[in-house]
Amino acid sequence: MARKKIRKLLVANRGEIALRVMRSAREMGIRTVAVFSEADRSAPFVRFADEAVCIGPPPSKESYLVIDRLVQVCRDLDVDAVHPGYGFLSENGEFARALEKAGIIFIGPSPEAMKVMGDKLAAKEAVRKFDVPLVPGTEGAVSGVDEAMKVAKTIKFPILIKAAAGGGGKGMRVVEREADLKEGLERAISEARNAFGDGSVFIEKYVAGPRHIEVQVMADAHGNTCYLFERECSVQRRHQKVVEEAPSTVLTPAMRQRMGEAAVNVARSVNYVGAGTVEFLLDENGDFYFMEMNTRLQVEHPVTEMITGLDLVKLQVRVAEGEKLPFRQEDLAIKGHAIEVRVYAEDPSNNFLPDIGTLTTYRPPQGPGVRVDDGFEEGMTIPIHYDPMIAKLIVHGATREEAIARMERAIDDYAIGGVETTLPFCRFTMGHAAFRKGAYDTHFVRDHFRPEALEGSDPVEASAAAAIAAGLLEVRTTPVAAGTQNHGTASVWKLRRR
Ligand code: MV4
Repeated sequence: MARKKIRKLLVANRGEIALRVMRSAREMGIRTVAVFSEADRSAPFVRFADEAVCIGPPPSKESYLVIDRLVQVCRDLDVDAVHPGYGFLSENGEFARALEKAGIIFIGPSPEAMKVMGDKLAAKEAVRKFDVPLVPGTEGAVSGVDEAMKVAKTIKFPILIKAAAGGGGKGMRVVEREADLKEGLERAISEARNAFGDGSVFIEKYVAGPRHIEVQVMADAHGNTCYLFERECSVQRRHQKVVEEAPSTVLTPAMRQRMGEAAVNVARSVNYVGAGTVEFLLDENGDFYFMEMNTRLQVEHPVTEMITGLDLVKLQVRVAEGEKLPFRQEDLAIKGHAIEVRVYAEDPSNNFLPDIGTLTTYRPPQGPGVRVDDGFEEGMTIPIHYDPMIAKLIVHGATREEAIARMERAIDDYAIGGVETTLPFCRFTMGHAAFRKGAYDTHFVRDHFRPEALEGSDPVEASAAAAIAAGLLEVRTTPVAAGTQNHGTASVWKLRRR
């Protein structure tokens, strides 16, 4: 493995993750280059960078996803390495290869490892010889109804049909009984063909009410691979994670070790280098099964940083330079408890409808154990072209109880006006008995959340209402037009409070 010091890093991403990556680079004495679309010209990540280049109009396909343009910027500015963040080109083997050809380091695994893990069937095939538990099911793609029926009868209904080219919840179909298998299979194949251009599907036993537990791994190019423990991400909505925590409340030390070692084996099966995440499903019996591996730094990586005290971006940079991991497995330990909530510009009382607009008020919480990774500031408009995530709010505490109390305090202290956000939903989750007990699975939102639960729960409005009742605050009586309430006008109280 060639060793090469990285002096200049281009971040092929935007928003909070671009800023987060550049902060670590700056601390390492590495010069930073931002690339941005016309929609992001005034974003904090652009200002933070040592150099910044506009790479095109707002749509990602014409800017953040244009490989040739990015490689050209690297050449023009004499860039040594590229960090892809998450989303966009982060798991694109073609991008990694184009950089490699230009003599530029891609901060991530090899294009080959990305390719195998990007194909769910190839991934299962790769890990099969590496002592990794898999859900019972077909070994490869299903050839037809006869084979499907034979397998389904062996593993027993309900079964799940998954598209090989799917992932992250896309291209899945549950079949409850024998009579529905033929039609279910035909539909799954045709949907997969339409959605991914590849009709390959496979069958697994359907695990009901699983928990989503993922293990962070870190590997260097010298054969050292460690697990940095797990993150529990079961609070999701339509495969979008909303709350993540580490460690999981349900793993015993023995299970944690078994899952961690299985994750390391997954990484070894593709000679993985860099930071990666191995997703498992955990069933009610405490059995776990490999689902997929994400070959990027994940959105929720900060919870792992909080409980390990490590900086994952710095580690990524070091191993990309060819250095050895600065620790062995036995040096790692979990310290305290961390929780992250994702703050999306979505209205949880209105079916999580995206609520774009301008951040008329934006004051993130502060204080002990609170970290906010965001990419916006007050007065900015949330661009419609990208993911509607405003920020990640992360807290760390000595215990889970302290972390929850800290998260409640931080959410109550977060002032966002001008758009509706998922914060009230996150506050609801923190207060819910099932969450507090740690007794939740991937059906938490479906089983426990009703939008009515949020009514009157906005802490900012509630305290403003209390102030009004106490005669401390004047109420403006101008009527607010119906339908405009989500866009600034509803925030009159919020604005007045601060
Ligand atoms: C499953 C499953 C039940 N049984 N596989 C969804 C995303 C992808 N990573 C795997 N997924 C699932 N695979 C079997 N055999 C249930 C899910 C699943 C899920 C997994 C993790 C987190 C949330 C989920 C929500 C619905 C379904």
